Amino acid sequence: MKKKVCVMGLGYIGLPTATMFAVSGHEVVGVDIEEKVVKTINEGRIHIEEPGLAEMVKGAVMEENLLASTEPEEADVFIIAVPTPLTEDNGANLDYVKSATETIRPYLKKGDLVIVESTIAPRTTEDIVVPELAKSGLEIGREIYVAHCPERVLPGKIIHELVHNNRVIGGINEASALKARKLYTSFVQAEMYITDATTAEMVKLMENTYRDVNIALANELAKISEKVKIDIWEAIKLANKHPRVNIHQPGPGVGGHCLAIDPWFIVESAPKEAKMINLSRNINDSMPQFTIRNVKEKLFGIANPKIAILGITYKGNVDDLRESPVLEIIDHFQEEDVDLSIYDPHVDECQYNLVELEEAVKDADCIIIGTDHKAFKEIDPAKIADLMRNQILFDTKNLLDYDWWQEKGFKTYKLGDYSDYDWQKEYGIKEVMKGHKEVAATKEAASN
Ligand code: SAJ
Repeated sequence: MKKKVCVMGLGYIGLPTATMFAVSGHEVVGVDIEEKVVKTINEGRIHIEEPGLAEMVKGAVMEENLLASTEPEEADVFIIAVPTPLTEDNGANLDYVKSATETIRPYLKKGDLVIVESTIAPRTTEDIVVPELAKSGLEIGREIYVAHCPERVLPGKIIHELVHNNRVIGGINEASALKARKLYTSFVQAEMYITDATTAEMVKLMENTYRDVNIALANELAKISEKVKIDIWEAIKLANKHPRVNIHQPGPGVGGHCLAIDPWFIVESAPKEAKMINLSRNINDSMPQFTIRNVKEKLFGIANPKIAILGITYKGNVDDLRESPVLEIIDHFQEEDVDLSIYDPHVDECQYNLVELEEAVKDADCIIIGTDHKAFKEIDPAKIADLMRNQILFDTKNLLDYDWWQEKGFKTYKLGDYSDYDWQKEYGIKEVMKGHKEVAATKEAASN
C-alpha cells in the first residue's frame, strides 16, 4: 500500500533509502538541513558518488515520487538517517538524532511509524528517542510505533545491498517491529529478523566492531612481518585457505564513517570491559604513522624528496574522505614541509590541492598508493616512469602488478612485505628528515 514516507537526512544512507522507497511506489519527502543538497536533488542530480544512484534519483524526481525539502511534512512513516559522529572524547554524538526526533514531533499523528536507521549507541532508542516522541502526547507503542532498523549497506554497493542484504528490525514492541518489517518488504528481497531495539543497536555495532578487530589483527600481523621477514599478504592468503579462517587485509589504517567510529560506542558503554575493542581501534589508528615510517625508509638517501600520493578516500572507488587514514599521512608530510602532490580521480574538491596524474608524478621520487581505486590498476608505469626523478612505488593496498612496474624500472614495495627488509636503512630516516629541515630553514629565512 502506498505510504507517505519522510526521510530525515539525505546523506550516504538517507538518499539511497529515500530513493528506494520512491521507486517502490511510495510518496517520499527527503529532508536535509543543507539547502544546497535539497536544491541539487530537486534538480534530479546527486551530491555524493554511488554507482546506480544518479539515474534512480533522476527518475524518482521526474516521476514526482521524490521531493527534497529543508522541512518535514506530515507522513505515515518517518525515517531518521542522520549522522552520529564521535564526540571529542570518543563518545557517541547523538545531537543530530535528538534534533531530527524533535523536528518530526509536531508532524506526528496517530498510527505513524518512526524508524531510526542511523547507527546509535546502545539504549538510544529506549532512553532518548522514545521519551522525546512521547512528548507528542501520543501513546508510544500503541499510537506511535517505533523501531531501530540499522542500515548495513556497503558504500559503493548500496543499491544492490539495500535490496539483497538481510535486515535486523528492532521494535520497541512487536507491533512496531511488524509494521517496520512490512514497510521494508517494499524493496527488501532478503530475510528480515525481528528483535528488540537495543539488541538491534548492538548487532549493528558488533558487525562493524568484528570487522575492525579483524583488520587490527591483520595490521598487527603486518607489523610482525617486519620482524620475521615475510610478505604478510601472501601469508594471509595462505592462512585463509583454511576453511575456518578469514583474516582481513592490512592497510594504511581504517577509515569511513562506520568502522572507525562504531566500536567506540561500545567502548563508551562499557569502558572497563571493552579492552580488545579499544586496543584494536588504537592499532588501526597507528597505521598511518607506520606507513609514514616505512615510506621514509624507502626514501633513504634522497634529500628533499617529492612524494606523489595517489588515492586519498577512505577506501577504493568511493568519493568519501571521512576518517580517511590517508589524510593523516598527508597532514604529517605537509607539517614536515615535504614536497607533496595529490591525485585522486574520485574526488572533485577537498581541503587539498588536487592535480592530474601526470602533474602529480612529475619530478616525484616516490608514489604512495593510499587507496585501492580500480582505476589505478590501469596506470601504465611506462608512461610515468620518465616523468619521475626516482622510480619508487609504495603500495599500502597490495593493489598493483609489481612485475609490470618493476619491468618499467620501478622499485616496488608494499606495506607488510619485509622479505627484503634492510635494517641499516632505519638510519636513513634521520638523513631524509635532515633534508626536510634544511628546506624549512631556507623557506623561513626567505620569508623573513
Ligand atoms: N579495510 C581494511 N582491510 C580490510 C577491509 C577494509 O583495512 O580487509 C578498511 C577500508 O580500507 C576502509 C575501512 O576498513 O578504510 C572500512 O571499509 P569497509 O569496506 O570495511 O566498510 P565501510 O565502512 O565502507 O562499510 C561498513 C560495512 N560493515 C561491514 O562490512 C560489517 C557496511 O556493511 C556497513 O553498512 C557500513 O560499515 C556502515 O554504514 O556501518
